[in-house]
Amino acid sequence: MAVTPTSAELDRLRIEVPSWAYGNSGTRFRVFGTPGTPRDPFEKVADAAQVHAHTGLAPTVALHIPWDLVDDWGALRRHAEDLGVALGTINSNTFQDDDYKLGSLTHVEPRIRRKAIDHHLQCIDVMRQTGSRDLKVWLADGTNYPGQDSIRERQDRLAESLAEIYAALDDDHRMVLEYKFFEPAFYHTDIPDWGTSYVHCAALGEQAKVVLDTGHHAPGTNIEFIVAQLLRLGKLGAFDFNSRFYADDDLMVGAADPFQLFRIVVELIAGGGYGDPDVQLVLDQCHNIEAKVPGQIRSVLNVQEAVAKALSLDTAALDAARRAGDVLLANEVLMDAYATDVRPLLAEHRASKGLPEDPMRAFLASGYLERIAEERQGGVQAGWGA
Ligand code: LRH
Ligand code: MN
Ligand code: MN
Repeated sequence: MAVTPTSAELDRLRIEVPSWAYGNSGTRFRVFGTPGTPRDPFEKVADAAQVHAHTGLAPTVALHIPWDLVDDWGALRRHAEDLGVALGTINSNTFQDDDYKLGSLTHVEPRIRRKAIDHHLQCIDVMRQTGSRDLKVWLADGTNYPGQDSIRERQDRLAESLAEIYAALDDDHRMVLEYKFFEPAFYHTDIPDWGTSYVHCAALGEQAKVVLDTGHHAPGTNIEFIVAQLLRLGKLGAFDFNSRFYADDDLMVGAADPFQLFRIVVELIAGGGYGDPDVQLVLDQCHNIEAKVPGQIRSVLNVQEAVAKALSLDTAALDAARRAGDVLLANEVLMDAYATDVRPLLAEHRASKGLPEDPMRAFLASGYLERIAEERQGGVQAGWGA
């Protein structure tokens, strides 16, 4: 009992890939080098363009400031466009500067808050040059020990800082505010959950929305519930997709729990968020041990598979079972969709678009990895973990 997704439905999928996925990254213990690692943002964008060229699913690239700072944004923008992609979300970064040890937008000292706000104003300026719509804010702010600082005053300072940044946005810009319940702070985090992000976004206004990173919840959290709720409220701005076994593992999407990914997509579709440009699907993952571009291709394809399975859901049958109070049948209908092997359908769909039926094999056979390993010496790491 499953339905077949139409080509038009499958075509609505767009996934943004992160520039930082292509740099070397690692754990707290070691950063591993990979042959062919990009040496600058231009090469990161070139790698990202490979994902789009082979999958047709990833037309934009998210940038992180200052990791991706360049002198000439117009040149980076044109470079992206020449390669068939566009620059996407601009991520601010207030987590790698000694000044921010005790906080950034929440810091007790006005001078540090000023510096953190100014960084965001610079990011907005970058957005004007890159043509980006979204400013993504994730804060490492929080405390490690009870009593270290006033939880409440930090919320007030956060609200004030965010309001100043929000006021600087252009009309066609958005601020998307990410939450995370732990790390690097371990006693309290200033934006730990969707509720806190929602409270700030609601106070800011229409252009502020919540970002849901799938690795940022306590184990056992029902993430699809959060998706349903935020869509209901019109406040789900973006996803950061990755997968995790333990904490913020940033593994390939759908690797740890493809069923959870499917359930999330089911709610995304049910709530009208699928194919809606206001609900941006972004990957946020870093590969430690696997090759970068194929790792991203795997993630993008796993999202596509989850979407195709979720589109296979017989919603009429599900609705009827629910109305009849038939618990077992409702669950069976859902599981039928999940159990559907969508791979042949997706291969056919790709072929109809002139894309490789098997993007992973096509990429590996293209010689790109060998070429960049030869051409690029001394690549840069993603930004942390040195
Ligand atoms: C924080 C986070 C956030 C950052 C990214 C690099 O854990 O998810 O989105 O910008 O990692
Ligand atoms: Mn994230
Ligand atoms: Mn994260």
